[in-house]
Amino acid sequence: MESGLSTSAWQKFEADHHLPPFSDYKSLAAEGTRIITRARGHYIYDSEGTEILDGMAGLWCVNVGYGREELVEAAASQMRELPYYNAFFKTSHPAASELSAKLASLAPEGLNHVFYANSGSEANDTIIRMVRHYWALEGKPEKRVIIGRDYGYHGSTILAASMGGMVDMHRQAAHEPDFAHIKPPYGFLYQGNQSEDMFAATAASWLEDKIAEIGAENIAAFVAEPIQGAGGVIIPPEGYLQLVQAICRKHDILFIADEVITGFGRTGQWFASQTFDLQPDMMTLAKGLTSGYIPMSAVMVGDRVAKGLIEKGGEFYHGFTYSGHPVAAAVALANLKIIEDEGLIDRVRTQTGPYLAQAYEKAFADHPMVGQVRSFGLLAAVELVKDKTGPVMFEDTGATAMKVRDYAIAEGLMVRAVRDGMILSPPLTFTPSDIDEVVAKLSRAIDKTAAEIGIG
Ligand code: PXG
Repeated sequence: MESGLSTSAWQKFEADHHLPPFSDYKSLAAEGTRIITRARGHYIYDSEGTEILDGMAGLWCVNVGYGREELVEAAASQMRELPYYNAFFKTSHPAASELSAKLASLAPEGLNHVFYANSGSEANDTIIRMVRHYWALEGKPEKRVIIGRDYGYHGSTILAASMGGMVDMHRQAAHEPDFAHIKPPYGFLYQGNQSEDMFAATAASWLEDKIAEIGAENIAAFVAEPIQGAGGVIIPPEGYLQLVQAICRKHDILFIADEVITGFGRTGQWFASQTFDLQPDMMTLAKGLTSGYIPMSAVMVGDRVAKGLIEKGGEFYHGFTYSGHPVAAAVALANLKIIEDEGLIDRVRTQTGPYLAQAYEKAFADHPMVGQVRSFGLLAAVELVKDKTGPVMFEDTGATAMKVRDYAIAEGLMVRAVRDGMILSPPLTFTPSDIDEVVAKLSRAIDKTAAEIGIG
């Protein structure tokens, strides 16, 4: 869109009229907003012409990179043919039908039905509604509690935020009753000197303890991001996810995998549930479903729940005007075709994932300000610490990572800061040379910060 306005004009509109998500409006207005005007491939460009390598794939979503004409074309031709129709009253359309069959073919065994929404939050709200409806149909309406994990992120509607474990969100009136949380399998904080196996068992026992406290007869479901994204790329110890899944089965609690970030190739399989050999009862999808080109989310519903809903019948009083929107569905189909045709998932598993792991380890593991480096597929985190021995964390949590982030952007690299972790989640089209560029820019940003605060 060429409006011809200047950076300062847009910044004034921002300060005067726009309340963007997750922002401190006072400090943002003082600092000024960066205006992103266009994007191509792996780079975004701001209104001053600055070129920035996008190490976050937008917000963990632009899996196929920017500038994909196939997606533009899919949207335009669907808009010409059928820009909108709903699926509320015994109608549907080819795009939603074909996408449903396609998703069922890609998803783990036993997840054969799809319910559509427009964001990850709405998809998780849908799951909460659907599991409670399911248990009511099964004659167990008291099974209502959903167990999530601290630092879990499942979205920002009141129910999705309640399901998540972000205390700042809970404090702002987003913690409904009937939600509980356990500690996550966050080795950097909680493993101590336990072996990986032992830590997996310890972290799984936190779920057993919580179930004992609440009573399985009151619990509808346990929800987990296979790798926690917004919580700081928390990668569980090997075996943990199998253990928690088994605990859910033992207590007849539904197991939900929120794959909003891990879905569509990021861990080197279509879904992390396949990477970790899980058979969730339900799966949340969004982001990479359309590579963020247009909003769409989906709930994959497993056979147990689908059979219950279908056989017992009775209306499910839930849905959105744009559930299964034809344009979004057409874009999703074209996006999945790109991922398939270009072999992006194999590339993550066999080439860029291992390359990223090695490059990060080599560049950052020995740095005096780095306490841990971890990655899985194309997800990575570098934990910054005040002192490696210990490690000793910074007292003012987040301040150092924010400095690194600002230096990184000045170097031409977009990364995310979570507490004092530097997070990477790039497009799946990234090449080894893009990863080299990330490492070079992030190294300079970490070095400059360390020099500024006198570490090393
Ligand atoms: N589940 C997961 C695992 C997510 O990462 C959502 C659900 C909610 O999706 P919507 O589309 O409602 O935003 C997400 C979203 C961050 C950040 O700061 C992460 C997300 C959203 C906004 C910011 O890293 N993830």
